[in-house]
Amino acid sequence: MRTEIPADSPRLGIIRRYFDRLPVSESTPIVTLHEGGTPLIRSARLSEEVDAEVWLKYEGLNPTGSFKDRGMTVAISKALEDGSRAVVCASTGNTSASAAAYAGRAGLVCAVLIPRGNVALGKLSQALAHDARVLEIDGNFDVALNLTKEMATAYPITLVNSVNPHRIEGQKTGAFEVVEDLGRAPDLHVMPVGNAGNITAYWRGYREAQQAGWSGTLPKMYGFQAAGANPIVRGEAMSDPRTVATAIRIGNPASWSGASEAADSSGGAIGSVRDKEIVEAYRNLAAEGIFVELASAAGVAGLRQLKERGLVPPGATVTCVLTGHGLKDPDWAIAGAARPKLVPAEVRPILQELELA
Ligand code: AN7
Repeated sequence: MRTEIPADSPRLGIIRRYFDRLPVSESTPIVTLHEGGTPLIRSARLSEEVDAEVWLKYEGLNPTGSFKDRGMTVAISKALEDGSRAVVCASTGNTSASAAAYAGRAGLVCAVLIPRGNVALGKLSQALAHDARVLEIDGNFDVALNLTKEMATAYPITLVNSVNPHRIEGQKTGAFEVVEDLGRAPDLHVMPVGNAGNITAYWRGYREAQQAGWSGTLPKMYGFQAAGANPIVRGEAMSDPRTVATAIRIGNPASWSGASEAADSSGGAIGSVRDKEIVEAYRNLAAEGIFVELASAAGVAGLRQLKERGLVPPGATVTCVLTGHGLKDPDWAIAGAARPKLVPAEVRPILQELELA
């Protein structure tokens, strides 16, 4: 029987796998749920539609169902190493689900501030199941984030939002994996943008991959906000952001400058997509067997917009990050579908109903 996972296995978790490229040492207690190693899936449908090679980085297959786990394994490991006993985060849902799970594993108290009424059911159920101290704030995500910053400044509590630099460090490993799977960086990299930590992280990851000689090229970075929550596109913070994609309902992104830097220095851009386009992309992905949450579909909706604007060169290699799993938001999946019809427990009426007989 094998007793050790091979050192290069994607199943090791991102800290062991990329130990030399992360802010950890032999004395860091590694808190992991074996995150990372998510599949890069070719979309035949999107490839044909935009006349390119489109690859989907399915981050919904991380342990808590979103990309946040890559950053959280590093942030929680470092919090433990630094002697912290409690962590806090503001969240539109996924950060809190991930923080609750990893803090639970580390034996740390996890406090979570969520915007009132705007967190998807699956995400809330995770934070509660992992026994986080969940508080609903009478305000949006941006208000909640400011409160957590104040708490972490004044009290011995570690902030694990992406303003914590360890989060960005962990999340950059998504780019490493894309480069490993493709054998080089893609030509275009497309993803949703909320608080803008992840686009900052991917850009850092691609640049480090280039410096390491894993890829001779860098991708153009394209980030997409929802049209009702697009402060970076407008060039000013919004006090009342609105979108059906609650994960990216953010009016004043903490990593704003990181997103601008990624877009500007790569020759890409930050754009926005309408809710209607997000929902359409969500349905198309589901039809292809890939269940994501609404926010994750913003990147795919953005890719369509890039195609319309003539920004996708024929045959280009494109990656889209699908940031979270569709099961995070079961209410939304059900709301858009017909209810199952009640039929007698007999084969004939079932076949008739299915129009197969
Ligand atoms: C599925 O959980 O901000 O631009 O508090 O859950 O790095 O913020 C989530 C963000 C995209 C945007 N897709 O990423 C939170 C939170 C999904 C997300 C984003 C989020 P960033």
